[in-house]
Amino acid sequence: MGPVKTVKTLRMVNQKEGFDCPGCAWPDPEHRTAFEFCENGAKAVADEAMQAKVTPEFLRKNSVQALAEMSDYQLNNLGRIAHPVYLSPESSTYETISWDDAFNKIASALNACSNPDRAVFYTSGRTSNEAAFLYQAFVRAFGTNNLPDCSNMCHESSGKGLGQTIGIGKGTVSLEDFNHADTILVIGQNPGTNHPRMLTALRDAKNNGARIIHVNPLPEAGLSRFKHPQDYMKGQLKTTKLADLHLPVRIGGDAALLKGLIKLQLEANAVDQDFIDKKTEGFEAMADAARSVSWNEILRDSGLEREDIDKAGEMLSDSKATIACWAMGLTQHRNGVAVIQEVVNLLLMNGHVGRKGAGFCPVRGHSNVQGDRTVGIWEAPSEAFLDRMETGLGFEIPRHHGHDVVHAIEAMLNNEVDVFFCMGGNFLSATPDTDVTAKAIENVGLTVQVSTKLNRSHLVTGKEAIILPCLGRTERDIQASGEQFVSVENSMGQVHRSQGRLTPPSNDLRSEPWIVAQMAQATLGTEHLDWLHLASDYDHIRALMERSLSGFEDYNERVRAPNGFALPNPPKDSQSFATPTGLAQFTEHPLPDVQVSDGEFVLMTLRSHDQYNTTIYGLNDRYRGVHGHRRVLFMNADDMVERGWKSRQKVAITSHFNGDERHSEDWLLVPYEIPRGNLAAYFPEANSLVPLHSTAAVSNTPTSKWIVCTLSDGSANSEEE
Ligand SMILES: Nc1nc2c(c(=O)[nH]1)N[C@H]1C(S)=C(S)[C@@H](COP(=O)(O)OP(=O)(O)OC[C@H]3O[C@@H](n4cnc5c(=O)[nH]c(N)nc54)[C@H](O)[C@@H]3O)O[C@H]1N2
Ligand SMILES: Nc1nc2c(c(=O)[nH]1)N[C@H]1C(S)=C(S)[C@@H](COP(=O)(O)OP(=O)(O)OC[C@H]3O[C@@H](n4cnc5c(=O)[nH]c(N)nc54)[C@H](O)[C@@H]3O)O[C@H]1N2
Ligand SMILES: [Mo]
Repeated sequence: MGPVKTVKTLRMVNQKEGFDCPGCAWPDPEHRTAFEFCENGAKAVADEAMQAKVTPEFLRKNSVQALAEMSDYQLNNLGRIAHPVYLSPESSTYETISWDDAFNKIASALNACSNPDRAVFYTSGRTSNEAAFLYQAFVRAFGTNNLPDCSNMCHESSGKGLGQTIGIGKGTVSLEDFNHADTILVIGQNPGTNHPRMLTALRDAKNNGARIIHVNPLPEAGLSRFKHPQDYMKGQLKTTKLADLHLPVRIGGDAALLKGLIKLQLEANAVDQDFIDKKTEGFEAMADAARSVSWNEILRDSGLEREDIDKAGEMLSDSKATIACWAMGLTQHRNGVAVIQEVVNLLLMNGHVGRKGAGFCPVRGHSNVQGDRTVGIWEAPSEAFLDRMETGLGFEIPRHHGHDVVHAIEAMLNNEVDVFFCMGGNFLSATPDTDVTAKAIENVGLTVQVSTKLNRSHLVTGKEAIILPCLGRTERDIQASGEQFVSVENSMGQVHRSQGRLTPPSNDLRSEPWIVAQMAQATLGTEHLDWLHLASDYDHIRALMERSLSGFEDYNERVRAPNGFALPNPPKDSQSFATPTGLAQFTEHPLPDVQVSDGEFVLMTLRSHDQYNTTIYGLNDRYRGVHGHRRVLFMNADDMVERGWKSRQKVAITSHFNGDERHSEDWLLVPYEIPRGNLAAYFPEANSLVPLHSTAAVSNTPTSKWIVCTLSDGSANSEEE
């Protein structure tokens, strides 16, 4: 961006008059400093602020085939997409297309579908509330609930786990609660890389006397050593150890650990009987289920020492206010929903919800993934939600549920999809089973991507493909009525405005709401809504949201408050639980089977410090000591020695699921502090190993952290070839 623009831009991140950081969904403190962003937020902003270099001329000169040979890192570095382009069935290059022609092509493909359910509309979690709301209104007016989104691969297990037990599929803490917590459990999450601003909240909590328990197969750096950027400025250079206790659980061993912690709380009589009697049901059955699990099973499955579990148990039993934070380390497992419900059991038994300094904190990924769901990006909406939406929109909407991500891929494989429209994201690389998904996408008639940067989903397409380039979060958005702002919801249910101030890198970019409105107008005309009028002034969209969503009363007014407003959250606000009985639910779950055969390993796929999901900023993972490579496989040194393998040796990975095998070569071994029998590799490189049908019960989330595999010596293989 250049130094002056960089400083100007970064000073607008997460400020009241500025734009919401596109990095993650962690909330902003009420009293903000001039620099309210982190290293990785700065990377996300700088990445978006690149010049537009992917011009129609560039695309004419570089065939899709030639682009496909580039790495994800190279593709991203090509810069912003400058103009709408079209790939015809006969052509090997994208050609310029006008916005009007693009919308006409999309409208005729949609109107040619023999049934609206033959169109699928994906969303990635950066989309603003206004764009997402208008988009789902169009999709439902068109006649389907086929609204899969990245959440299906992300926190769906949290939504389901919490919804069934506490009556709301969201967290129940605010940032302020961190200042009043006694104990904070950080389980299955790597905040140092993925939510760096959360470390500030943890540091402050610690300064206020909180103790932190970190449950993770890896000793993630942010929690074991932490230097706050602002402490650098104050000259306080010592590193803080944020976590008081690290429990190096085996992959998938959390369910066993949580049973142990529940047993210890029962033994210590650390239960809030009054809360249990008045506000919950199912406690005795849950307690019996925990008692019936033996310590042998707990130690075997968790891979932990009894002494360490006892220490954690004591910290929890003594705690007057406990917060549990988690992310993908819990959700992307076969028992993702159940294990989150064990976290609920653990906190609920001592009344740690709706109390100052206590509650549930699923830490969301994409900056507006939570808001998108709130405003209707939901393939399986509840009847109550649909009733309200129908009244607000004023037309009949379909009631039968649509496809989530995995079902959408299955439908494409079965030739049941004619049009696949993606509002952002990188569907091909983010989804499991890359080779299978590629085949599925190639079955589709027309694929459309609304995007900022080139990615692999532009190179593996339907028979025809269109790319519609859009404005980013950081950019000025001017519509007929003047300059617009949008709104987003952070991980803690606070809704606030976001306004880009940068000049867009090309005159041919359009806002997401404008794109939706034009597509809707071209497809449906004005029979349902006056789409173009709505997009001419986003206040019109927000007025429609006021009528169609609960909790959005006076939206236009309240969203303009400097810090926005908090959506209603009954468990947090008043310890009320909107379950069928009005009581919070304790649940019973058998221990999952986490044994694998001799010679088999369990692989988890995770993020490096230099990527944002499928966008690769660089080839280093500084905190884990990796430089210049991404095809690395982290392995326990003893497991390597046992096989006579050395550091940086090449191996091939084969994953096994229901008798099928998937194979991937050329992985560099890196000895690492990881439990024996466990492996780790980066997403998205390892996605070809994740079986499409290996998903979590209830949430259908791909099990990206539980891939059973075997390894073979890669060099031997290449000699055979
Ligand atoms: N810079 C940056 N920020 C991001 C993102 C990014 O790619 N880059 N992505 C955003 C998105 S969409 C999301 S969802 C979040 C993701 O944030 P995280 O969930 O923190 O991301 P992952 O890298 O998937 O890390 C999962 C963590 O869980 C641990 N883990 C894996 N399996 C298990 C297990 O069985 N038990 C336990 N206890 N731990 C386990 C891993 O060791 C790792 O530390 O980050 C968001 N923020
Ligand atoms: N194996 C494995 N797979 C995983 C995961 C894992 O941990 N392991 N994590 C899963 C998770 S948690 C998630 S959330 C998904 C992520 O899935 P997605 O959300 O689909 O993927 P992203 O990589 O975040 O999408 C990046 C693309 O979004 C586009 N983009 C960026 N900004 C904007 C914008 O403002 N507007 C529009 N329209 N487009 C924009 C750019 O073109 C960019 O290439 O991946 C999932 N897949
Ligand atoms: Mo995510």
